Amino acid sequence: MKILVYVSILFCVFSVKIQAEKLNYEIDPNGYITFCLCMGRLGNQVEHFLGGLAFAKLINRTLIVPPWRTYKNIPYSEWFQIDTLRSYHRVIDAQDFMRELAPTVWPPELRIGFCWLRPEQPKSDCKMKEGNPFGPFWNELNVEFADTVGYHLNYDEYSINQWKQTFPPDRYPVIALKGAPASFPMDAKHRYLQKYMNWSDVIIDEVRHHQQNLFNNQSYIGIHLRNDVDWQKACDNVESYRSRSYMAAPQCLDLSPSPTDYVTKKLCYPSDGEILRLLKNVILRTRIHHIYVATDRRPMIREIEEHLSAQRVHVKHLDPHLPIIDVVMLAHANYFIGNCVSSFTSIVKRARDVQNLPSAFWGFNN
Ligand code: GFB
Repeated sequence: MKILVYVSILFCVFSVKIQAEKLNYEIDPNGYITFCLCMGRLGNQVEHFLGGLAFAKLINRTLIVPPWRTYKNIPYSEWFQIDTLRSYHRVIDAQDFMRELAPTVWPPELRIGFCWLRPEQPKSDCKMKEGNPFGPFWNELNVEFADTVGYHLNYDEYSINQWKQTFPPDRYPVIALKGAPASFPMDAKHRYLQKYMNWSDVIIDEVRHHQQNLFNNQSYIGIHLRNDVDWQKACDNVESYRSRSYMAAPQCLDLSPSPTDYVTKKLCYPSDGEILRLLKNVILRTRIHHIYVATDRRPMIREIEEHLSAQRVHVKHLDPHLPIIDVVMLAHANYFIGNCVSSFTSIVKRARDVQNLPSAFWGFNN
């Protein structure tokens, strides 16, 4: 008798669990959408991701959350929480979708790749997997495309009806786009979506450990020094472009009262003098003496210590194994100074804005 009771309890527990899992993976009759984050590195990818997330909601399809692309695919949930995205829109992790739903929802013959093409271009121009990172991205998700289609539609609210009429979910259960349905630099109206991108527990734990180790949990100023050679080249002739939207620059130029302001060399590749000047100013104002330096190349530790010796600053730099650790260290600083033109800075700036934390930019009238 006792055994029978145990067995039935076990049965109940398991069936509830199976129900819950089934609920998680309920098929969306409105269909799915996904895309490769195939442009640039982390900062570029996050800007594209936020635009794509907004478009998934606009078109009312579940977003199959793409992995980040480094030299390999990194599941979204390694660095961020999937669950917090759900407060904004329906999402499923790409790995979960491929494992649990693709065999029924997206059988091999319905795996169609979507490319933005000019009307005169043949659909054979749509090469979903040609080159890196396109090929490895889809291969690591085990996706082969049976066919491709070209589209010439925008990603705004005015085009949604056309998207729905041209690509109904019964014939196209998954819209798998070659690139993100988003602009770069990102649309300002989507910046607030950063609030749904919460860091994963693993990343937060590591950052807490560093904050304790480096600063004994005291306040610190985080600075981003984007100064590797690729950046130097990218900033070399920037003034001749007279552009307000060069790379991530709208994140600060949008705040500028003068519509004629454009990206200057000082904004893009600030001199050591400008970095030391602004940093000193912030230290005197905030009275914070711990400094965390995130950089892709030159941390300027000696220069900062010498210039600010009277302020007795402690300068720390980690060169972490994952760039996202630097992003989160900066996002959690008590004050942040970043590079307005860099989309690496832009992740930090948005994450801080949604928490009302103060930030400034090198070479900008903050
Ligand atoms: O993130 P991201 O798209 O920002 O690319 P930008 C810069 C990459 O450089 C980061 C490394 O993803 C990191 O891999 N990096 C930059 C850093 N700053 C740091 C840092 O402080 N700490 C660590 N750990 N790593 C664009 C690129 O970069 O710059 C484009 O996306 C192109 O592909 C352009 O190269 C010139 O917007 O700064």
